Amino acid sequence: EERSLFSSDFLWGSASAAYQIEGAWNEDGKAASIWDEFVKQPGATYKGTTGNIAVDHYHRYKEDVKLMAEQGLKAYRFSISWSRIIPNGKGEINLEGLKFYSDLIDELLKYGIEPIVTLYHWDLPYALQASYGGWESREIIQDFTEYAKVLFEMFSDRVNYWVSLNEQNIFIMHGYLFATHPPAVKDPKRMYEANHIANLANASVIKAFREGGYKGKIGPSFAYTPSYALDCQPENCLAAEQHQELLSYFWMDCYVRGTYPRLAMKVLEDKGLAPTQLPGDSELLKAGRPDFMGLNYYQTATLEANPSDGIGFDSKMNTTGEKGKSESKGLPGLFKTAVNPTLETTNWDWTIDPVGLRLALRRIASRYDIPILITENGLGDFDKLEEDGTVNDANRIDFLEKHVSEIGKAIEDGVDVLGYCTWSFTDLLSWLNGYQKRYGFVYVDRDEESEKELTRIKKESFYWYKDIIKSNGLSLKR
Ligand code: GCO
Repeated sequence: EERSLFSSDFLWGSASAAYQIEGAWNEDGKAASIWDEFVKQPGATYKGTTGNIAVDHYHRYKEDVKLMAEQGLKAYRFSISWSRIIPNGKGEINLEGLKFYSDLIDELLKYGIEPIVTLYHWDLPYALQASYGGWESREIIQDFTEYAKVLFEMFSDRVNYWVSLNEQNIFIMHGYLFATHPPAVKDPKRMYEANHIANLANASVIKAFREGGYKGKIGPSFAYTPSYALDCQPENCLAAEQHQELLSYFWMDCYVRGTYPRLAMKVLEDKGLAPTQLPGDSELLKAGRPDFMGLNYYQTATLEANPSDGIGFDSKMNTTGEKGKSESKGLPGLFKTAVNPTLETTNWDWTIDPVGLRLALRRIASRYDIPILITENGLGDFDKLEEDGTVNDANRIDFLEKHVSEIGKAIEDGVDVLGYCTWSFTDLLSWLNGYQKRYGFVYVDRDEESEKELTRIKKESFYWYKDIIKSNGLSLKR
């Protein structure tokens, strides 16, 4: 009899984030987050789309959880909106906000679905931005820790998996360097300062989790884009390594080892960008070692040498969904991104690279020797609802099938993988691409032009994943 590569308690899951699905942005005592304010600015998001209603999960969570149960999901990753729990970011607790998430957790447990709770998925209470500049102030370390402790106290009887910060590298770079996320700053010095404070806040929350003696596991989710050299020219190989140091190990080393990688820090020091480190910082970072690395994997990057002068990163964001307007990222003197001639790309120009997932898992396991929870992976696409009411997302099935198969190989390689959450369960709001970029197993009948019924429709991929879960991966074709 064929044996599965996946353990019997492997967490076959799917994921979402509060702002991208909930809606009800000002209901039941919730105050505004930085995203609620940001989307009001003309031109900030695709066609001015907002998450005010999103896919109305706040009112339809029972229907959504029922669909998860029908699919057989073992785990569901969602995020808690800080400004529902503590509307002003610090101070008074909003019981109605707590009740919503408590009910959601109970609903999941009713069907045997393991909740994986993200503490922070980018929707900072606006009050903290307005009063002290959010992630740029060390005050946030304590406020984030107090908020997390409320959640640990309330939910750790029922929650075994916690994600501390989601994609710190993304919200910090987009918020303080590319100016595409709030607070829309373009300043590398401020970026590295804010990032250091976010590292401390992350460590502080993990430390509080340990000190509180809560059961369960906690770790950050990192958006890891492994690097390749464009070719075997030594200069390009060096560029790929420098990219890896500055854009990946720079974060992951801090999480796991509690130190910044020496070579990346030297680059920042030379450019006058190194963050201010105070006495005690290093001890705090070391006290925040996670139980697992959360991995959000979408694509790989290909690099070549970038001999030109200059100090800053450069990025052109693709927010239009049109092909050929992709992101170009570089650090003059070190590296710039190149097109990988061996890989196809999505409609948003992200490389499609299943082997890259195995590589990502191996690199993390090899450098850090830590279990890995894949907290996101998926394909953003223009899905089409057919006249007969079906959605044939064959591209997504192909994408996910190949990625799951590479996870199996990584497990055979010896990597400790706790679980796999696809992004996403239902279609949801893409921060910068509106509702046209769909990721879900469940289609939500909604677009920018009209407020439709927000009807849920199971895509073909819904049934594909159902089989994968049921067979514990044995129904994989490759
Ligand atoms: C998008 C992105 C997001 C992210 C997720 C990161 O299109 O907006 O893909 O959906 O993947 O929020 O954690």
